Amino acid sequence: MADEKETKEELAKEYDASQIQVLEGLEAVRKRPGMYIGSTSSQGLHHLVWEIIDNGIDEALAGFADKIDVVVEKDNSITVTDNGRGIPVDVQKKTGKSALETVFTILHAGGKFGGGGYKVSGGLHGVGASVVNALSTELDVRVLRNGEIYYMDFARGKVKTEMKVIGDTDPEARGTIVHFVPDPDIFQETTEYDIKVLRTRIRELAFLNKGLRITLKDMRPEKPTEDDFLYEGGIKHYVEYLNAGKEVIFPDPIYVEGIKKGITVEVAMQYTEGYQSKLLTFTNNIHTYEGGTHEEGFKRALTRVINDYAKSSGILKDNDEKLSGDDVREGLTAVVSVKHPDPQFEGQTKTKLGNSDARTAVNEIFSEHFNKFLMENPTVARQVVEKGMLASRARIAAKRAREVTRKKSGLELNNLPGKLADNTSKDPAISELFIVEGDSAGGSAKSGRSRLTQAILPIRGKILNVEKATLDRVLANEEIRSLFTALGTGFGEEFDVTKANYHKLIIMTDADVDGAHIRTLLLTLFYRYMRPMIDAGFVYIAQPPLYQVRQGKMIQYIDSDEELDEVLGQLPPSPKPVIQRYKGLGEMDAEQLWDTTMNPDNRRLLRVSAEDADAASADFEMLMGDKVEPRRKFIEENAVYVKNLDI
Ligand code: TTJ
Repeated sequence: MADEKETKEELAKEYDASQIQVLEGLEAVRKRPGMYIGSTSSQGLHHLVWEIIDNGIDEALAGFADKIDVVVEKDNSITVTDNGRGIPVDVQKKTGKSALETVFTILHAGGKFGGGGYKVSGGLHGVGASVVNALSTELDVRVLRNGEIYYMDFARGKVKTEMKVIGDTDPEARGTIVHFVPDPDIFQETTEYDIKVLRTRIRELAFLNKGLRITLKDMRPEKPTEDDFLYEGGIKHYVEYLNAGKEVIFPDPIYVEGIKKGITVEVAMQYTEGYQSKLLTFTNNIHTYEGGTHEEGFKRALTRVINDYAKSSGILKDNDEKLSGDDVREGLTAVVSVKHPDPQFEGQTKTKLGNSDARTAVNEIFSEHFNKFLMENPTVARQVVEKGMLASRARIAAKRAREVTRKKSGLELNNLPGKLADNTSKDPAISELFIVEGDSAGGSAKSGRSRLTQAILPIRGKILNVEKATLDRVLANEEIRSLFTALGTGFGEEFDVTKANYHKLIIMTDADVDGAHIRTLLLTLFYRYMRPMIDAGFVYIAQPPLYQVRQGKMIQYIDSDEELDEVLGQLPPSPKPVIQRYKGLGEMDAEQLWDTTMNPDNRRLLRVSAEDADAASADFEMLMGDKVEPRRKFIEENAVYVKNLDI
């Protein structure tokens, strides 16, 4: 039944044509790498690893693999191994190529070989192994299948060694080993892998895929490190991990799993004694930062089920106000993970799920299980409802307080706090607000500043720890009120970053432990109540120096003891240099403060970024939360943490 077309000549022509396509395809990837991996920064570099790991995870989700090993080699190349079926090596008649070659050379050829199962990756992920190949100076792959070891390698996407058998192996042995060297011509910023970034995401992948074991080895340090992640409980353990160090109202997180219309739904949740809520949602292992339908389904179900239970059990009386979504989420830590065969990603960063069937699936599956859980656990159920009612009362009280204070001396523009030394420009784009620790530093800052662009708000002592305070207490706090008033953004639901009077909010605290503590408290406040300011890139940390070295007319400012040694070592022996150590900002006069910390021409500001804020938030909770022991341990282990906060 030979197809007429399938003469040798025709085949050869087709082969040539497909060859040309391949080269053009991968050339396009090298020309515009950003289109395929987001960027060529460190983030893009790490993206290569996610692309390759995704393939192993797909094989695991299909039920054929349960282990993935990731190794960062000494030269910053990466090896990923799985124990799946191995990429098929048979040659397809039509192309004359093996599936293996196709996977690494044809753009968008994902793991859909042999049908069945689906690729879970979506969004930027899952663009495929061929993209990684195109962006690597070298990529070699070994497949263990049929008792043989198949080998093939490539250079910048082009076949270097055709597929061949290089040895045999135990017929039971199966798997795929991919090794690649990122191309420094593409990743010009850096080709160095950050083990922390790899570890965090790999841990997350292990949480999201229960029973899958993922190991991570870093061969670069003198003493290589190894992590081994395996969570039989999946996202239930994720919630435990997120709540580590916090007091919880029931010990075992609730875990729900189900499938509806081909959509797999998992939800894990647990209430803490705190007031903040943390809800992480994922679709096909991708963190959907912007939420979407699965998140909506969960929130609706949670609010409805708790209200229904509260009413039918008589805890909520007929004339009590219904609990709002915010009320029932106070203190909640939850992870929602769905696996969807055809996810539609929307939103600014394509991290918002759009499929409405996911809303229904999550809503129905979660409602049913959660309702049953409340029925079977009346003590916990009562605690959950009462927690929500407390939140509801605090919310209503806060609203009243806000209405009253707004009338009196509310958070209004024309009612600036007395301590604020405002700048003269009304243009937010050039206006900076320095939040300064202590009245004496505040005084120096006021006289030293550039009046046109720089406003000074001194704060005294430790500000309120918002991690441990209810909304009404936060709102009643003098320091916090003056900050919001000066900022002009409004508060809570009314917060509007476009109304900010300053596009730089600069924290200026001492370079000592107390200063670090105050900085952490302020960052916690911003993270919880001014998050859009962080997202907009408006929050900064000033860096006052530790020493001043003077020799004759030469003045130099120094940040660390090491730098001091270095500078002193390089100075000529006479005249004798004069070293001043600043114990605090208050010791600097106005001119020094301007020169070292405030002058835009030579100051160094650290910008607080959203991703870092997210990571730092976990640390804040550790530092600010209820439990003392983990905090002590954390501080011991991270004595220099705040100085090194990656911002
Ligand atoms: C597809 O269906 C037939 C049997 O083989 C299936 C497959 O593609 N398996 C597979 C691919 N397992 N592992 C991979 C793989 C693993 C890594 C680490 C990297 C890549 C590109 C693929």
